[in-house]
Amino acid sequence: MTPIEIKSDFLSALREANHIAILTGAGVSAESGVPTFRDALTGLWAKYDPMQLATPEAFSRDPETVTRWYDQRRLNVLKCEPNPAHRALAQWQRSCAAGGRTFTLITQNVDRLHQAAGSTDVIEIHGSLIEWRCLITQRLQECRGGPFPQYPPRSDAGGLLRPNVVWFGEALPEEAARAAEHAAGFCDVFISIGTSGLVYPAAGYLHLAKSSGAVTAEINRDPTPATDVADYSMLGKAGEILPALLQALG
Ligand code: BV8
Repeated sequence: MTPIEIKSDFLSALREANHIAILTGAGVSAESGVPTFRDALTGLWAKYDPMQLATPEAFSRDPETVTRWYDQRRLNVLKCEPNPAHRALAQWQRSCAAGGRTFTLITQNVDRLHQAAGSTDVIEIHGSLIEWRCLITQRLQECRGGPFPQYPPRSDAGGLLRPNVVWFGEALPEEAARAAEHAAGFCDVFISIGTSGLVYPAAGYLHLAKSSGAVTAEINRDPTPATDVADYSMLGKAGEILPALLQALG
């Protein structure tokens, strides 16, 4: 593991912060074995473009293919465990709470691994793979079992079931979007972790935090459009950098 350099003035900003906001993306779950969004088409799905599958139009046109893709992802996620990045964020939230400071975790991920690691009040701005919604009753059901008996799956009411995720062209859940924007606009430090920074409005939260006077940072394996905007950039694996950051914070 390459030595991780964490700037002392960034550590000071974190120690003085009363409100910390975190945005996570698929890179935080990569070390748990969850393919990142743009890699999520390995193997069977190599011939599809995720941008074409994660849309209401694709679901209307071909509900069988779309629900098979999502259910394959759901079944994989159910086998995955939180990694050191998830655990470090859950630990950080607990220590902030103990010190009377707020720690808001906003995630684009739909795998519920933050919650499995012990994070609470997670703002899921893109929904969850584990919940599926009946198009007739709009009722949500948690799906933690094996493959659906048929594709597209149907609820007991006979309605088509769709994953409770936000597709491209769909609005974010209102309450989640409002909470995420509030956290980004009022935090002292904003850290974007494991996201390509390509999808909006999530990718705009770092800019909102910066324009609201927050110290901003990015932790990512590769450079992104946010890298030159953030005050601090740490390139590397979230599962290595986050535990080191927590250790440096003491
Ligand atoms: C909306 C759920 C409006 C489904 C996803 C400006 C403003 C508002 C909207 C837009 C806008 N411009 C364009 C839009 C439209 C669109 C959009 O952003 N398009 C992009 C492509 C240009 N946005 C929308 O449609 C949004 N809706 O705006 O609605 C509206 C309003 C009213 C009424 C109607 C409509 C909805 C967007 C949500 C789409 N759903 N996910 C699913 O999962 O299938 S988004 C999808 O991409 C992912 O789920 C994820 O949430 C998102 C971003 O992906 P990442 O998480 O960043 O993953 P990625 O693979 O890209 O990158 C991983 C990164 O991790 C890499 O950088 C890699 O280097 C790094 N990494 C890898 N391993 C590690 C690591 N880092 C650290 N450690 C490691 N080990």
